[in-house]
Amino acid sequence: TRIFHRGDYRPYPWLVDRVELDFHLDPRATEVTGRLHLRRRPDCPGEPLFLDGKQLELVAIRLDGTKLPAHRFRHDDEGLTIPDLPAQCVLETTVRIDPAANTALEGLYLSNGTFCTQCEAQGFRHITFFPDRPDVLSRFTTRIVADRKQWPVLLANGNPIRREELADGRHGVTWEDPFPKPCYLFALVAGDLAEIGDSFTTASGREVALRFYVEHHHRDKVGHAMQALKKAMRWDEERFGREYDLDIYMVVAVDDFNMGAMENKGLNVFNSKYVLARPDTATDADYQAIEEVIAHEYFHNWTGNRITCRDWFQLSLKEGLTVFRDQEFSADQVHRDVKRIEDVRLLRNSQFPEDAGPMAHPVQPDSYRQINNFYTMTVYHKGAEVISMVQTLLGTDGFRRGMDLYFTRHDGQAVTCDDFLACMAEAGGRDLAQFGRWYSQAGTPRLTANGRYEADSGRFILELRQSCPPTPGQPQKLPFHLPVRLALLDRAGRELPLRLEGDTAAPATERVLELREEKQTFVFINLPERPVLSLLRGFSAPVVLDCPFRDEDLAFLLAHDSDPFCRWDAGQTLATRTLLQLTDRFRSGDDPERVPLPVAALRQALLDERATPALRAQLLTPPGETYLAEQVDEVDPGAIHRARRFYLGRVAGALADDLRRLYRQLADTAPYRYAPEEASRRSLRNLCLTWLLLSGRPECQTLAEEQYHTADNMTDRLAALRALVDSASPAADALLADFHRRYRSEALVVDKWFALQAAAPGEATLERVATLAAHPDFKLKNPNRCRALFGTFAHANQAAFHRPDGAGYRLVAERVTELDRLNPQVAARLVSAFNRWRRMEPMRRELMRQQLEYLRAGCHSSDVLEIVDKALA
Ligand code: BAL
Ligand code: ZN
Repeated sequence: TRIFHRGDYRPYPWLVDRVELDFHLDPRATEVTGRLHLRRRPDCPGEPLFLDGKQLELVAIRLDGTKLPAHRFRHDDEGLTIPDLPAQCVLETTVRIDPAANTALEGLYLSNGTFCTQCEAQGFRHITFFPDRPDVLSRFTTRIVADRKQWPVLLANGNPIRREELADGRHGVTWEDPFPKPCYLFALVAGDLAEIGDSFTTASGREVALRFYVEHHHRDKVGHAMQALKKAMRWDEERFGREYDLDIYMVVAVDDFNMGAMENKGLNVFNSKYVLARPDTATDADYQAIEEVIAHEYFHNWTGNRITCRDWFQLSLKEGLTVFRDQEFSADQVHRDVKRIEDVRLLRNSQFPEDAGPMAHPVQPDSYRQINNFYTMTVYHKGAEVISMVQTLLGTDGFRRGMDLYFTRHDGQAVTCDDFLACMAEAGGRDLAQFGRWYSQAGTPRLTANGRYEADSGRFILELRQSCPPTPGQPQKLPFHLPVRLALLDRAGRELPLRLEGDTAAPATERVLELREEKQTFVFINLPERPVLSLLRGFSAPVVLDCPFRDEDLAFLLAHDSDPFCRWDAGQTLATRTLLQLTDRFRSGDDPERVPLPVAALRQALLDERATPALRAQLLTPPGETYLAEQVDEVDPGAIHRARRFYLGRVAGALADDLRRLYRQLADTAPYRYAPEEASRRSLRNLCLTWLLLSGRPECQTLAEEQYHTADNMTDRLAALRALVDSASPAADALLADFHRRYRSEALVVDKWFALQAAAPGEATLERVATLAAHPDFKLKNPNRCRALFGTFAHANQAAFHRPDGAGYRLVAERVTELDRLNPQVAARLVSAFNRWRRMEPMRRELMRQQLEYLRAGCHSSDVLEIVDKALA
């Protein structure tokens, strides 16, 4: 297949000022007529017109109203080529498509009988002939005709301008979007859906109608998403001065969706997972995720839609920036410190391994075979970290000025990451040329810090070094421009005044050092005693920190650091050291009992009344198995799993009395309500319950059973069930059956039921997953269900997936092959579970390699092949 390169960008030779679309909807044979008002760019004479189009049956083609004879155009697998066109013309094509057969879920498809679309990145070419690239902006008018009874609600982007009652029980609605947009932002929905309405008055006093569309039985699950939308709209006005620009904002929830949601102009289409919530069906984490994703898609209206990407290599222009914006928004809604920790956990667990593996790519990738494979943690989340560093370097005010300039200068354009950075540099008065390497160099930099205290001179000498490992295609890296936020603490945990040698300004107690060379030394003066270094506060740069902290310094930081991230990170480092020692013992068969556990430090954190319960839960939770796997040279997932279980069991055992007391103290009799303080309390209480069960005390199981039966909400019920399943309680099976009986009609809860079982520790999980795949509720074609069972098994159950007999690999590889024919995007995500095969111990490495070879021979989609080929390269 073809490889696309960033350097090959050429402007499109034509302008498509307007496009009129006409849909006659039918599940098996939808007819789409597209009328393109074309104008040749004056600087591109003579170039033929090429329109993308895939799997389209061409029914008719007319140029300026006259049928175009066959010899005037060429139609192949990729699209339509028409030479010799006048400089200005109207081209009209009619095509027939089969939405019911569309299992890839890109373009126009059906979800539970509702027609819906997904066009990003390149779905529009499955709907009609068009230049399917983000830098071609057009004004869209969309007429939809369908049977009135089956599809009473007909939606597209913009404002409705005409309704028609037609013969044979059909009706039609025409929508007009006044804003020019690329076709990836096109959307159409037709269904029998409930409408839930509200309104929002913008800062300038305009009234915006807000409308959610869901299946009728979900109409009581929209309230939270609606409130989240209103909060996001207000927040963007206050924080960034951005108002909504149309009179209607619509959100549709569908069950079958490849991504989380999609920011189509004025008509977001959402995975129902990120809309629907009721206390008895959604957990606190779901509520929080809904708020985040609703905000994310809303924020795209400015960062993505009003200003879009020139080409798909610039994807992070909108995604990194919008993730940054939704993270800031969420931090303002929940506990900022815990939100930061959650974001860093995600980055370390998922983005760092990506950056260290065969799919490593810069935030602005150099090439791709299938763009769908580049909706990655790197583009999204490392991209957001890059934006966050810009804010750190420019300060909040400078950053806001940069955003204002970006919006003013580029509104209505399709631009590049360089354009964004140029606005930031200009408005912030900073040279960001070197900083640009964060966009062009892949890999996670390593920051090595060494501090030395000189008692006689009262100086603390901090040496910082940076390096970045080679990544595919990039053997050597240049130094990054790296903001390092830090403080020095005294023995009571107080921040000391920071005066650098030669400094004249009044000393602050926290500052941002800028590391730009491979090695730099910073000398702090006037320090009467040896300080403790609080480094990389707030995780000021997405790097691996390598600092030879003594264990007692880590325990001190865990107890006292005034920066919650550094507190947490000290605990993570301490736990990691212990867990790696334990892993060695389990691998070599040595006695794990001799490894000392940081019980005292953890007890102090658990009982620290000054910290929020949610922060305490974070301080206690050790790094996950995938993170630990990244810390060793040769991975034995079984040993890592046993080490982590041993650690949790022993620590929990030592803390059992405290855990039991806290569990009781944190109880609450008021009815469930989603609110940050409440969610915070529940997170610690459920950690206590989970740990009590891990401590192996049988009497604790009744606590969990009681909680399961009496809970008035999904958070507590699911936590109790998970604790029982994870600790292999004899009560688990009966409660799993009960759970399924209660919630069988709630698809999102059934997903939880599948995921919970796929994540269960133990070798028997593989057989259970194989059995569940034959369950009547299992649907391979539904991405959520598929991810719940196989995604969880392959990505979140290291011990079971990496079973030493290779059965986990075979199970997943077979499903990838099957899925490849149905939905390549979902298949490609699943196959990436094999990416880290080279790091495995020799036996598993060979078993994984065999499955990759088998997949390479048996798979067809460019999505899967790109991942497999890179893994094997
Ligand atoms: N643009 C694809 C979905 C999202 O990132 O919002
Ligand atoms: Zn996005």
